[in-house]
Amino acid sequence: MTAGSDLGILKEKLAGTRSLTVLTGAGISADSGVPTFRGADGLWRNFRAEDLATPEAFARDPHVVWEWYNWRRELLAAKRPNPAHDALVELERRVPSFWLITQNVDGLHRAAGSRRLSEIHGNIWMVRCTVCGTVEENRDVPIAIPPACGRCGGLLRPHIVWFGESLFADDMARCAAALRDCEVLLVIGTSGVVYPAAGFASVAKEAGAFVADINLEPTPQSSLVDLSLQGRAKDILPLLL
Ligand code: BV8
Ligand code: ZN
Repeated sequence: MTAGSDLGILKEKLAGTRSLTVLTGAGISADSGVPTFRGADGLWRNFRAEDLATPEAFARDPHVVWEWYNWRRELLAAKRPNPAHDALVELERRVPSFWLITQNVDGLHRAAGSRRLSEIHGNIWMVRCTVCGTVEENRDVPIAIPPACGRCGGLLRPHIVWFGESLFADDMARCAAALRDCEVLLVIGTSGVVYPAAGFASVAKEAGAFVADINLEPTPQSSLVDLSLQGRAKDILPLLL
């Protein structure tokens, strides 16, 4: 676990700040038992992302892509938010201007009670029609393959941003403002290799924010942050309140 003095510094920063932006990745859900993407047991170790999380893969074989998402939905259905998710709900309550940016598609921040958030890579419990564009919640486990749109009968896809796809424009505008205007940016449990999120720490830093990260290990962004806390998100975040 990390040095006590650094914890104290960040705790003080958070207590005094009027605007806080938080960026999370798979590491915050690891403490709920959700596999990360690039760790030892990461999802991308056993499956090739380019085979499954791309529009080309879905066009080639929607059945295989949906089977992979069904497997993940089944795995996620039993998972619950952990003390790290809960701590962010409390920070949202305390800090006047708060925005949470998550790369996670698992929906655990929402389940914990976070409301001021952008799920920039989408949400695994939402589906989108490939024909009419309707977006709706679908919590079926498993989902019937191939899933059909209730409105037009078109093929449904996960409402998730795949590699090579643009992020949702509304989210990007909201996140750009949150990164530009925050006094403190907290980066939690992300390997910092997937863009555009991988660039968010430097955007906030250049705009004058104090940037801190919480991770089990250093990341490509660690050298630019003001303070790094090493350890599990679920152990560290509750100590910052
Ligand atoms: C875009 C959704 C414009 C699927 C995901 C070259 C070729 C092609 C494309 C590119 C290229 N170079 C750059 C790109 C762009 C590409 C990209 O960045 N690629 C990278 C990989 C090189 N990005 C895009 O394509 C994005 N779109 O840029 O649009 C555009 C348009 C057209 C053409 C070009 C550009 C879209 C990105 C969409 C990403 N979607 N998946 C699904 O989930 O089903 S990415 C996937 O990675 C997940 O969503 C995940 O959220 C995301 C990030 O991963 P992390 O969350 O960081 O997880 P990871 O496992 O890596 O790390 C976990 C961390 O936690 C570790 O550091 C670990 O130490 C730590 N940790 C573990 N346990 C704990 C912990 N920390 C604290 N406590 C613990 N207990
Ligand atoms: Zn439709």
